[in-house]
Amino acid sequence: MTIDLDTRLIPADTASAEPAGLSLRPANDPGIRCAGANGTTLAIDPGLASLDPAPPEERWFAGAASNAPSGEGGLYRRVCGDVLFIAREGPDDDLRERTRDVYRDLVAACREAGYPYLLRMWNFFGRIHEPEKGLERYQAFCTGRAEALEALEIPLGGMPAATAIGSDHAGLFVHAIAAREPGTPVENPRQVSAYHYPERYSPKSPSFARATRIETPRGPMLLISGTASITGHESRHPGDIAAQTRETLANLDTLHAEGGADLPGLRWLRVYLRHPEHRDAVEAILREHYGARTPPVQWVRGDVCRQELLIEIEGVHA
Ligand code: 3EB
Repeated sequence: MTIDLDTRLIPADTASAEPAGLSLRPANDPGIRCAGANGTTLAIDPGLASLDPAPPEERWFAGAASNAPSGEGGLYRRVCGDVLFIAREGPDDDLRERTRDVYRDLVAACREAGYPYLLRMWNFFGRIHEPEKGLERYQAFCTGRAEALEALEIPLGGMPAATAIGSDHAGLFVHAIAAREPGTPVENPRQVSAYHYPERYSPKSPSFARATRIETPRGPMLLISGTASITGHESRHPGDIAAQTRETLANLDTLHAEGGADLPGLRWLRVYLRHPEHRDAVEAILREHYGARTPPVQWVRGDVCRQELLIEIEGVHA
């Protein structure tokens, strides 16, 4: 069994007639829209500031569409063959409760549509380091997410790959790719699984896998979670952007190896930087590391969940 899913980073202003199922472009006009020919693409601008004046667009393609996106109750859905693209925008006050509700509604909609397996999820919200009811807001988010997934009886071995980043915009944006059959979660031997982090990071640990492997009709694909300068469960190289970038790349290489020797190279990366002025230094390290194989990159400003972490990178092997 395969899952027909593909993705590309398309340079700005490139005409592409291909119907995408989901598109993400940081264009500083936050919201979820139905775009493309016949409104068939879920177009997401999750409130992240781009570091490029004309950022490339991340597109996800899947099999033939069986419905147009609908946005009832703030929940946008688009069924495309083997996958369901689903996205939700809502308020991000009372983040623990909001997250719990969003996850409950989102998973219920996936199950109802016949796509119960979460392959990949993205979470963006404002003021990630601010306190809320005795927790840091990232911890409130983790707690609400874990409460929902526990209540939905999704086991730790069935966690999706994920990203959770603080944006400069108010509002909770959650989007996901779900399937009719499960992917294979991949963990990183250099890191403790996030769902086993000690309690000091959050009363309920972050619910995500380090990566998800799927088999597509074109070969294997690895969806890599947001990855940072963490080994074991501890942040490494506080304050040192160059060393954090190299540690993050070592984690990405390890996930590539763990995912299987048959995986192709990187299709694209997205880099989240706490400080935009670090871009040139990080770009030079990426070039040095990947050389001629440096993939296209989408650069955005974002707050990584721990204050001392300056960079997070996610990507796709396909
Ligand atoms: C980490 O490895 C860094 O809470 O969904 C990366 C990816 C991180 C996803 C999440 C958090 C999440 O713990 C932070």
